[in-house]
Amino acid sequence: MFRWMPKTLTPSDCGPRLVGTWSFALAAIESAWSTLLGSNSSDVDRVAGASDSRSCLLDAIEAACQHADLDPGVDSVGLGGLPDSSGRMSLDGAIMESPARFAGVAALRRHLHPVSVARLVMERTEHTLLCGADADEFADRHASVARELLSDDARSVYEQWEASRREGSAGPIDQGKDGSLLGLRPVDPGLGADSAGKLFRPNTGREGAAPAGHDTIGVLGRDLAGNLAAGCSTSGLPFKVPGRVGDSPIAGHGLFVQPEVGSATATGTGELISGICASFVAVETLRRGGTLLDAVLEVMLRVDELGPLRPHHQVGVIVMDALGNVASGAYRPGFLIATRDEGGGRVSGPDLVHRPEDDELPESARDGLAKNDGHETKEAR
Ligand code: SD4
Repeated sequence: MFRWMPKTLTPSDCGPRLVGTWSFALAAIESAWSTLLGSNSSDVDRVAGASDSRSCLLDAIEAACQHADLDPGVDSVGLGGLPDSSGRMSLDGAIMESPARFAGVAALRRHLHPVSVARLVMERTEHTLLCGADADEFADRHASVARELLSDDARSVYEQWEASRREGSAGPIDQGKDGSLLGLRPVDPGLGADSAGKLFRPNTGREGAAPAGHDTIGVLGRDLAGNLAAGCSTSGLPFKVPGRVGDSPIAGHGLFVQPEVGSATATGTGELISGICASFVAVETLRRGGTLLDAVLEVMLRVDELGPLRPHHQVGVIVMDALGNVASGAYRPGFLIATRDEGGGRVSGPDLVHRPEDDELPESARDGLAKNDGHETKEAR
């Protein structure tokens, strides 16, 4: 069963555009908008070459992800993120322009901006993926500033979780085979809710609002010259087994870009997204002549093939074509996307919710979703 939302997608040139996963991405892409426009300056003195424009597009993607990294109110990315089961933070991220030009970093423990470190890897090495302590040391060598990543708030959530685990009363939380906490699925309370930015820690203590889950910011960008790029940054699965890496730093999994075809970014349960190479599948569907909605649906059908999902599972995907048209979808309710283009900034529900009947949302999320879903828009400024 799936349900199409009533939205017409007529291919047309959409101009410059940034889109991001979850409502908290709106502030991030707003902050990067002027950087993107800088890449489209008509200043005759400006080098008109595509490479200059591309570099500004990458600046915008990087700026948006950095903004989310720095926001302590976002509990799934950067400084607001939750640690692994040892109480230590580890961050993953990637940046991509094309199958020939991308890089990711996994399990950074000392550097706050995985997309920035990934960009260094992309621009200063011939490699495409660095991980762990060596990735942090690479960042040190390239003058990236190290810092403490675990916030006081996240430490306190971790201590509560650790105490519950010791008492065997971890609450309405799904326990992994190895004792790790798998968490409830991420639900976006929307910008209108008191708990805005908190996919996993809504402010109420109600069942379904347990401090567990995982998600990410994925950003797709297009400049006026038609260049595409993508980036994503995440603290991954809270209380994950140390060393666990999700989809976000891997090309084809958390993000994919095929110039002149399209781009995609995925969010949700990294293990599911990686298993089906979700972002690659989406863009490849476009490449083979499918529509944007075909691309979204193809991802959801592949998720179906993974077999029965667990309650905490979610997959969200955003797909952009070469003209900047966008479609998005989620396996279950609870996903929102943010858009910034010449028409302003807004948050909207996905075009497709594949399993709308899986609607056991935390009470705390219902109000915000009602305000933001159905393609109502919220101007950022
Ligand atoms: C992960 N998928 O580590 C990531 C987190 C996130 O999309 O939601 N990213 O599983």
